[in-house]
Amino acid sequence: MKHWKKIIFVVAVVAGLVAACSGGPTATPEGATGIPQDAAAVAAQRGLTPADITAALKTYTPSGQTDPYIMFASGGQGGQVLVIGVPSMRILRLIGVFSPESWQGYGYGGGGDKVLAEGNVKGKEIKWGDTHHPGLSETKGEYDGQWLFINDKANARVAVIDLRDFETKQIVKNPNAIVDHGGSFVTPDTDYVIEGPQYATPIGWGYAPLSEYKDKYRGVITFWKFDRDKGRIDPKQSFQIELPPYWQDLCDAGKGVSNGWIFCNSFNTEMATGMGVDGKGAPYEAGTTQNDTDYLHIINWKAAEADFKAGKGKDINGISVIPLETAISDKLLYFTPEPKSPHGADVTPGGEYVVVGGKLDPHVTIYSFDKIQKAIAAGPTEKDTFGVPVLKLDDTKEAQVELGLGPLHTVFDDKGYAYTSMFLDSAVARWTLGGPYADKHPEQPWTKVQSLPVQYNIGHIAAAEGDTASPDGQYVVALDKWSIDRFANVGPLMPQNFQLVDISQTGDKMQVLYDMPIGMAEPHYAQIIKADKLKPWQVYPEVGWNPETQSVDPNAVKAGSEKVVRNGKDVEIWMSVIRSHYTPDLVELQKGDHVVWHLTSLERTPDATHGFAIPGYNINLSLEPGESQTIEFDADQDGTFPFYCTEFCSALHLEMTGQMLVKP
Ligand code: RUQ
Ligand code: CUA
Repeated sequence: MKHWKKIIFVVAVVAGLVAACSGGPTATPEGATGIPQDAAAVAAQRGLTPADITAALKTYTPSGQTDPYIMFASGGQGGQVLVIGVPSMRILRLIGVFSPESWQGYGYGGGGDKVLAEGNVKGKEIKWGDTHHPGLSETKGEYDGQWLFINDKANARVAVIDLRDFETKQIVKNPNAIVDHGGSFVTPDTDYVIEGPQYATPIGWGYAPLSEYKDKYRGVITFWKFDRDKGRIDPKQSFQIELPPYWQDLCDAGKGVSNGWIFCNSFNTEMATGMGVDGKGAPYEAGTTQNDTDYLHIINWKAAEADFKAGKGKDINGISVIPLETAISDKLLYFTPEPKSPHGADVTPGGEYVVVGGKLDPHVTIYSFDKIQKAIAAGPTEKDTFGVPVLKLDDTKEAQVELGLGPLHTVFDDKGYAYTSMFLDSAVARWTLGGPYADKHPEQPWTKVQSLPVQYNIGHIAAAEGDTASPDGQYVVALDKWSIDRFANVGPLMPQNFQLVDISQTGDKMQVLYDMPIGMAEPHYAQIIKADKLKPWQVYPEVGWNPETQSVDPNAVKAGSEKVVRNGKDVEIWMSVIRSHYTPDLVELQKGDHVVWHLTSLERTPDATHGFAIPGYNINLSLEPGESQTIEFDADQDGTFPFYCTEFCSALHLEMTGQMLVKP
């Protein structure tokens, strides 16, 4: 259909549906149990209101059409990343990151095992992660669609995902932190991936009793250097800064005018240590919320980088740590008060302001980077307990906007609005930015415009291109923590609810369009990128591709060169894989053999994926077209083991099998 014809058609359908819903005539007769075939009758039968119909038309994505945006959401305590189309809210992919995923052959014998093993903690295999904040790589403050980083709060690790094949390539374990939280966020050109801390512990894993909390416990923020050419974090070029044992929380990198700085909110400046063994202390939730203010951490990372390069850091567990005294004396670190149990620190698109929510404060507080710089230049007159200079709130604050209960995180659009998740209110608050953003919207600057109810208890909020220097507008997604009654009952462990919100109109016209249940774990944050910025491969570039090195593997198998070579107890196998055959299809082993098995998919057809499962040996691979993988194991069980393909790849998929015979 031509474009204009399409528009007329849509308008006609909507007009018809609206008439139907407001009691107009329904056109098509329907059977008692059947689905009516006329749009108006469908709407009538399903009880859809005109608003429902408009919402449906904004999200419905016909078969075969793709989404203009892709959302990368953390998979929470499932340890993965979810890839979701927006506005259809269809799950497109799950990326195994910190947890093995058998269906994608991640952690079951193939290349992913190595990546997962990098995440071992002091030699101990950790089989899960608590992914919080995905961070897309940026060039000049814009998502560039090349890399995705994500942190594991539970074990203080950061992973690197290559967006050419959407696979995890690296996990780095923070050598000096037990847990983390305020990561991963990138600096505007992805020089560094930031991993902020959370619960303070002695730096470098040492033991110290809680009575020595103030002296021995510390926060540590990590600047992981990202090497784009290698596609890896380079721990040798990375550094850390020692911080007071407040609980640093969310961080964001400055950009534009504030490039070179980062900002982290914090809580527990009370340094509460809980009720203790005698139960006489204040419980954590009370102890950490006594103060009226905590500290926004203002960190000059470019100056810190210069200190690191000048060798001013101390080596602790193989990474350079800039001591707190140096951070103070070299003017790397400043504080300014932030009201009542702060959470979230979000930098505006141009870098002019930092927005901080207060979990127990009805306002968001907006800090001006310009004022912060002036206050620093004027020379701060106050210090915290550790000697960190404290800038007065009145000197750094640009505005406070009263939004309601439980403001947490803030994202931005192209119309000079900010959107804050209201945890206690279960709402998305839209409010106006001032300064250079003031003439983009019709309202007064720094005022609330709308509070849109969502269901329920929203944590993070994500906006289209929201963390870039030029957000798109159109959509935000509310990442609701609770769903209660929004979906059919599936037992007491309920899904999370992602609610898609249309923010394309100015004023108080935000509208919830769609509820998307997330029936696995609790995603925390998400980022939404324009789909056309992603350029993933459909098939690996060449046959024999090793996804770890992103090049052809020296052990790649060509058709006709398949073989089995025995050398004493060492057996090496070169196997090719193509619809619908493994060559060779018989492998004979002796119990006790050490086996190195190379497999190469010769496929060039998109989506012609083969699996490779060996029963009883905990092995399952996913071989995407062109992919080469190597597995290594001891044949420690004798018997007959039919190996087979786990992806339904062709009419003769069930015949895609072979035998591994292990003689006793
Ligand atoms: S947190 S609900 Cu891990 Cu990002 Cu704020
Ligand atoms: Cu190959 Cu099924």
